[in-house]
Amino acid sequence: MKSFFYSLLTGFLLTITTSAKADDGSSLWLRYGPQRQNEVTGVACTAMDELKQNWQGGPVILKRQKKIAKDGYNITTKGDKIIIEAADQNALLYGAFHLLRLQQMGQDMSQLNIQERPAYQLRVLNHWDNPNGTVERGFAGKSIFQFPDAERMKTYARANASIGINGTVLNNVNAKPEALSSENLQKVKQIAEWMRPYGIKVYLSVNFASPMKLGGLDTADPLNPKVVDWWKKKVAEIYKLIPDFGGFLVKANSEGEPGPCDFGRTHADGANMMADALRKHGGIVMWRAFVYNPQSKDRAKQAYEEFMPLDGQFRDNVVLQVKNGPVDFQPREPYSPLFTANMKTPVMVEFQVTQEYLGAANHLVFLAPMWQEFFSYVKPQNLKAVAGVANIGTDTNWCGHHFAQANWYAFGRLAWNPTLSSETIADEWLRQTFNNDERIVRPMKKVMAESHEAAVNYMMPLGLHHIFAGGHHYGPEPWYDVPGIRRDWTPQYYHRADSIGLGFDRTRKGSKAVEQYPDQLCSLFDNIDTCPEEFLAWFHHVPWNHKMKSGRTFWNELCHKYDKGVQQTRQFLAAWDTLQPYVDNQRFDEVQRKLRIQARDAVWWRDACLLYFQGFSHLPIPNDVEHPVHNLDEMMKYKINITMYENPAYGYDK
Ligand code: GCW
Repeated sequence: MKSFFYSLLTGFLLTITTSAKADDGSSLWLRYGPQRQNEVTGVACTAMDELKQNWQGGPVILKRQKKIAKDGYNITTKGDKIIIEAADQNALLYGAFHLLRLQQMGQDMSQLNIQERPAYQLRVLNHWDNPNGTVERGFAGKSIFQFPDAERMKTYARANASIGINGTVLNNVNAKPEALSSENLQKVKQIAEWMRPYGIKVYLSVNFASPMKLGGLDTADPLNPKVVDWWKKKVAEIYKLIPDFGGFLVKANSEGEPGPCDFGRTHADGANMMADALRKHGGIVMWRAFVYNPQSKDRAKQAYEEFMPLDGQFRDNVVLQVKNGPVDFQPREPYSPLFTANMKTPVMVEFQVTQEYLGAANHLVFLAPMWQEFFSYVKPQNLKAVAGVANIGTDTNWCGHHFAQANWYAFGRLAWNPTLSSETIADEWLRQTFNNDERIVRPMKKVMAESHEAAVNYMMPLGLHHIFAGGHHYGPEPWYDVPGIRRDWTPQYYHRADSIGLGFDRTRKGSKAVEQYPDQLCSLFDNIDTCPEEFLAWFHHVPWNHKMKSGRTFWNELCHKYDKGVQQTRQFLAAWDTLQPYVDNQRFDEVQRKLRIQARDAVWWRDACLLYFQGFSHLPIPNDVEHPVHNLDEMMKYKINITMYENPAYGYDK
């Protein structure tokens, strides 16, 4: 009887404590203990409101200091006071959020002497949101901008400001002409008003053919005076509503989108026409370099080939927006050679925060290490700005996977300071999003640190790329083909598996893509013996029996990498499983469910790729790796029936 009551009691207590701790993740990393009125004096602005609400410590003084560079701030402890100084209100807000971050991380603030200056003046999110509310490659529900409400917009703006993001492009680069309709501009005006107190400017993606489709003109030729006039008037209409509007993002002559080349003009003609219309209002054009045509022998060379000859021809308020790699946001790519081409035209990098090719909102993949790798090749000072394709939607937890919030966070932190280590970022995010308990922070920091390499291992190791399923891009399909499809949309175009080996020969003897890199790197990549192994099948058609540094053959190494990825995902799940006592039950269950999907998907990837490639190598899978458990024929028949606007509910196995 006693033990019955005892278990009833403990059961009851457990329910109270765990349900009290249930947490849906909607507050992101902005979790500030009990509110109380604090002494905050000085410049009245959003920073003051934020501190008054959330700061728990001693007096803070907000001071204007004209000499500090734009967006930079100093934080200093003077006796029992903390002083935040900056040139303007936005920068004071960045300082305030910095202080709140230190508070959340439980840091000693008795001797602060911080000077922060951002590496870039433009730190912008790109939303691929459509007017009908879908989000292209969006895995976290619908568009937050379709039916925006003030409260959620405020959280969005605060979260961005807390990590220094100061721009947001509200709609998909595959832009509908209606983006510029007077009706939509009213909505943009409202969103701009919500963003303004947090220092965030709004931008729009525009459809190059808008003068025809929206304006009824018979051409969109950028050199036609009627077209020029249409854009000028449209831009004036926008600035009348939104005086601090940021400018346009343009995807032109790419994947079926209209552009200046349709009228016999160049990308520079198109970009300059828009830049001229925006100039007097202080707006900019972010012109994307993501172009490739189906006839090309090597898609990886195209952006460089198309944009290098135009260098020097762009207006100074045009920035070329280049994806980090030369193909398309693959789990691992070498950097795009446009970044070291010494162009006169300013370039900005486009990272993909949403995990189009990295397990959508099902896999825990912390992206900071991947972006850090980019910065290990490309000097931050060679860039003008940083953009990230957002992973944000209407899901309660914003990003679909609780740990995907860390990628939004990391993007902002790196856009502010690209030299931050991914470990520091993970540490900050974990402490703010969960708590300062080392029993959570330590193991999950390790998981986050390894997670990108693990995903590369179980998806596309050793330089493999573009071997995912068609359409929704989730899961392995190295065999994917459809009669009549563009060859550069099929995996075979990239992996080139045959009886000799695997990989795309981009050497001087092959497609010569290596020649787009600076001499030293070109020679390094060109030689199969010096090429970093993580890029081997990117630059070489690697013979199955090629000797790797480990002493294994390339085939055996491939088997090892795939299997290692599988083992890593199991370790991630095991690490999380032990955290149940320290994490609220809702987030614990939701993350656990996702980690299980990831562990199963890793097996699916390994089995599908190894069994498929084995059909070319005709070599046995070595005995020191776990052998496939799935059947290739069945995997080849398996289709996930979803669009490119949603997250798959499961992977291969329910
Ligand atoms: O990564 C590919 C995506 C498309 C996307 C395109 C782009 C917005 O599969 O969905 O379109 O790149 O970046 O323009």
